[in-house]
Amino acid sequence: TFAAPDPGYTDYAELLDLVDKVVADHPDLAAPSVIGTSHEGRDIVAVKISDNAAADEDEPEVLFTHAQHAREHLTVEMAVYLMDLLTDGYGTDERITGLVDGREIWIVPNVNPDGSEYDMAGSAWRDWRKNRQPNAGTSAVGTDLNRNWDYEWGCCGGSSGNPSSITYRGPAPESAPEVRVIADFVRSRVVGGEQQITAAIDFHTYSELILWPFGHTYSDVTDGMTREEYDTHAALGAHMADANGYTPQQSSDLYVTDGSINDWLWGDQRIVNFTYEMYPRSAWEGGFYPPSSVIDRETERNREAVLRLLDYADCPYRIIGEEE
Ligand code: 0X9
Ligand code: CA
Ligand code: CA
Ligand code: ZN
Repeated sequence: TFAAPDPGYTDYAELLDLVDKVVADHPDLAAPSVIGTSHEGRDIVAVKISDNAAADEDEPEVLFTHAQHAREHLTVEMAVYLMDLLTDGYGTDERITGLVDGREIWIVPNVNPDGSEYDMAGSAWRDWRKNRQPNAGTSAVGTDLNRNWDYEWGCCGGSSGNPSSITYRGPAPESAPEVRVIADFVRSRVVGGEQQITAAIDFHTYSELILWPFGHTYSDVTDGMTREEYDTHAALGAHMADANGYTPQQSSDLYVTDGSINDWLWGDQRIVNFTYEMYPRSAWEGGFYPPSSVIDRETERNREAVLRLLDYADCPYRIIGEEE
């Protein structure tokens, strides 16, 4: 009942080629690294974009992650768009030049390459969400990466313990190699006792939302989230939503989740962070599989919103008038 995969979407081999091309065209601005491998052994790549990209400079770092969920292919296109925007815009667009000079931007264009490839490999889209890791004692495959993070994992009814579920949390936090790879990478950005990454966006589809932590509780202020911290997320979320027309809300207002990347990045690493749920707003506009003809419009739509996050990455708290 699903359509044939749309060749206008970037598959994994094409993505690696595009990364190579960005790096070849902009060797001072783009530095790739393989930060680990997926369950099936595919490289998980991070592309760093900054002036003097090969050097670790003392600049606020920002993380963009894409495609934790396999079928959310528009998010890979968002990564491609950002790599192009930030490199091609350097030296021509004053604002982008300033941000690339003043930030170290990490783009992980596909967190779940096994899942993406599986979703695209048949004669029809497979509607796949999880990774492709087998589970003991069952033929049911896969862990929901966005329920496998090590903060209040499985705490609150926001994930499933059943391997057949699309929200299966896995047998233990970070049991999915893809989650472990990203978490280890983020931990590796603690330098001199200080997490260098100040802000992050994890890209998903769909619903046109900007979501902030926590997801495991309906409370806004709670253990690990002060009023000022909550207000910072809410204000920055609203400021970005003003630019792209998405709806800003706390992630639990959508539904409760536990073990999400949002809760871990904030709760464990104190990184101000958001989930973008990209186009479309609804299932009848294409759900997870809008035609590739929307890619340019729907990635460019987030240009200003993403630049706003990069702007505030020097000190996200200044959006509520706080120094720290
Ligand atoms: O359920 C998810 O993981 C995300 N929605 S999706 O349709 N792309 O699967 C929402 C995650 C929002 N984040 C939190 N609730 N923490
Ligand atoms: Ca730099
Ligand atoms: Ca640095
Ligand atoms: Zn998702």
